[in-house]
Amino acid sequence: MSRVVCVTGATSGIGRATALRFAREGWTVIATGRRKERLDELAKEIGNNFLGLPMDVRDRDAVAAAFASLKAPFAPIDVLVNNAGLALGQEAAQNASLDDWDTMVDTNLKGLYYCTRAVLPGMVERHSGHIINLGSIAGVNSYFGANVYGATKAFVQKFSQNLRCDVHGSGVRVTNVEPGRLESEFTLVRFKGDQSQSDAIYADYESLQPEDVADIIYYVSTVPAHVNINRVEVMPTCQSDAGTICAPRRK
Ligand code: NDP
Ligand code: 8X3
Repeated sequence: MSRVVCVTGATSGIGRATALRFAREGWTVIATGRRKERLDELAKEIGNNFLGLPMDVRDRDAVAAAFASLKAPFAPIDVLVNNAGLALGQEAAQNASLDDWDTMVDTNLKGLYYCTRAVLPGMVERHSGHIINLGSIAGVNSYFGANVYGATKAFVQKFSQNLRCDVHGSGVRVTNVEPGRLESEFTLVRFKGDQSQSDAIYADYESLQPEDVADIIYYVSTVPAHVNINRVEVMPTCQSDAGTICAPRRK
């Protein structure tokens, strides 16, 4: 029987690439996100063994109801990829918007634990399953304007480590994947639709692509069951820490 992966935030970027990667390998895919039309497009692209499950991860009851509604062949979930997330703004803390901070906490932190809590009891009971979280180098390194975004990703890293302790002995695996600069809609969202500001971030430098991280997510989920990859930190070659993007430039 085909194994089941659920990818949150699969309407764009890393999540979309991850859904496509697992589908290509013959997995049954559940894809979530708020933009239903993007899930419908993915359904056309993937075809069979696909379920689009629209949800806003900030809505605790909606998340619980969506996961509770799943039936075979879309349940039980073998791998949950907690990818939905965002940065909003890059102001110094003294100027930042409290609404932006609340949205990041509600999405990156609470949304991630709502989804985790919905699938974890079943995984522990079955002695099998894998939670793969999307952290960031921003959860480890510091840079100007990362304030709450970086702190939410530090939460994701600590939560991942603590989950390992809680599920100790159950056979359930937990991994935190921590990418550096990656080209997606991430900066367009961060800069609230300002395309030129977003383009400037990616100009001249060869960033990671969503498919690079999708490959890593697929790899960590397919190592033998006795192997748990705890953390993966990955940056583009031209980046050496969060604040340092350097040569080589694109030709
Ligand atoms: P994108 O903006 O391309 O994708 C973000 C995804 O998250 C979208 O599918 C979006 O779907 C979903 N999402 C956002 N808010 C919600 C919500 N409230 N409810 C449900 N889904 C939501 O960004 P990336 O692919 O780059 O980012 C994916 C993850 O990787 C994030 O957690 C990000 O923090 C992390 N990351 C990104 C890096 C980068 O440089 N790009 C580097 C390191 C980590 P929709 O809008 O349809 O709801
Ligand atoms: C996204 C990477 O460096 O823009 O998490 O914060 S960074």
